[in-house]
Amino acid sequence: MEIAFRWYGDKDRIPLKYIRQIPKVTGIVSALYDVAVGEIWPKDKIINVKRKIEAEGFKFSVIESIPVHEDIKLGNPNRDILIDNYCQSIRNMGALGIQILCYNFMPVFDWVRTDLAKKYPNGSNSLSYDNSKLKEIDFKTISLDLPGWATNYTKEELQYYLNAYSKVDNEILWLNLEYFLRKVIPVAEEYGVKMAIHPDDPPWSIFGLPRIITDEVALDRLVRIIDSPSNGITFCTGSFGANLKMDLVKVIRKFGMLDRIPFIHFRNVKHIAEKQFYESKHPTEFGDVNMYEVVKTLIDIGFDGVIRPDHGRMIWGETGRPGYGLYDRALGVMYLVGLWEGISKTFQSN
Ligand SMILES: [Mn+2]
Repeated sequence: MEIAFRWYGDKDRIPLKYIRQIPKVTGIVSALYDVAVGEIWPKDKIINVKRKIEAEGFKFSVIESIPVHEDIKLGNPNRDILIDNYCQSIRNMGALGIQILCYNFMPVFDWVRTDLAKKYPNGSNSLSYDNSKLKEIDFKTISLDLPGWATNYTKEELQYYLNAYSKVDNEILWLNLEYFLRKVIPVAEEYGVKMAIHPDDPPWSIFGLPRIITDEVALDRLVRIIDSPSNGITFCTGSFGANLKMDLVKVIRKFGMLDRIPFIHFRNVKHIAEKQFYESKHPTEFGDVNMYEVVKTLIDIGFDGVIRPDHGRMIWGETGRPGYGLYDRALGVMYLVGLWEGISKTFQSN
C-alpha cells in the first residue's frame, strides 16, 4: 500500500514541502489544470509536473483526473476524435510511468454538495448535502463558480448540456461508457495504466440527469465490460458511504480480490436522514462508514494499490479549497497509518 495526497499544482496553497512533513505519505495525486477538456495532455506538460513532484522526493502515483468530454458521455458524432485524444493522453502518462488514472463518467456535474462549509459547534466546518435543497436551485440565476458546479461551463453551455441529456437515460449512458472503455482500455493495458472510475457523488440521479456508477450492481456491470485490471475502480468510501444500502466492506473485498481496485479515497460521512449527510471526522465512531473494517479488509486481501485521504474538514481556522485543507486531511492520514499498524501487527501476532 502506498499513501498519497492530492496536490493541485503550483496554484495549490498547500506546497509539496508541507505535504512532505506528513508521515508515511510517499505519493502525489495530481493533474494538469491548464488543458482544455477534450485536448491531448502533452507529454512535456506532464513531465513538468512530474519533475516538481519528484524534486520533493515523491512519486507521481495517480492522475486524478483526465476529464471525459461531455460529447463522449452523450455519444455525439465527434466522440471518436475526442476518444482518440484521450487514448493519446493515456499513452503519454503511461510512457512516463504514471500507472493509475482516476476518472469519472458523471454527466455535467462532478461531485455535488449543497453546503461547502457547514458549521459545527467546535468551530470546524465541512461539506454537506441535502437532497431536498436541490429543487431550490435555479440554473438561470445560480453562481457557477463553486467547486463541483460545472465551473467550466457558461450558463448557455450548461443549459445546452442539460437539454442534451434529456435524450440520454441510464442505459444509453452505459452504452456510451462501454463504447469509451472498449477503445481506451486496450491502450491503457498496452501502456501499463490502470483506469479507475470514481463513483458518482452523490450516488443517485440529480437534476434529472442519468447517473450510473452508484452501487454494487453497477460495479458488477462495469468490470464485466472488459475483464482486465486496467478496467478498475476508484473505491471512494465517502461517495459509496452515502449509499446506505451498500455493504462497503463486502464490496471492497469482492472487487479487491478481483484486482479491480487500484486506488482508494479514504473518508467518512454521517447521515442526518436519507440523502442528507455531511462529511465527518475520519474515525469510525463519527460517521456511517466502518473505517476500521475497511482497513482490516484491505490488509486481509493484501491491497497493494494507492490510498489517499479524500476530503477533510476545515479546522484550526484554515481556509481554502473546500474539502482540501491540509490539517484534517493530514489527520486522516495519521488515522489510517494508526489503523494500518495496529491491525497488521495484530494479524502478524495471531
Ligand atoms: Mn472521492
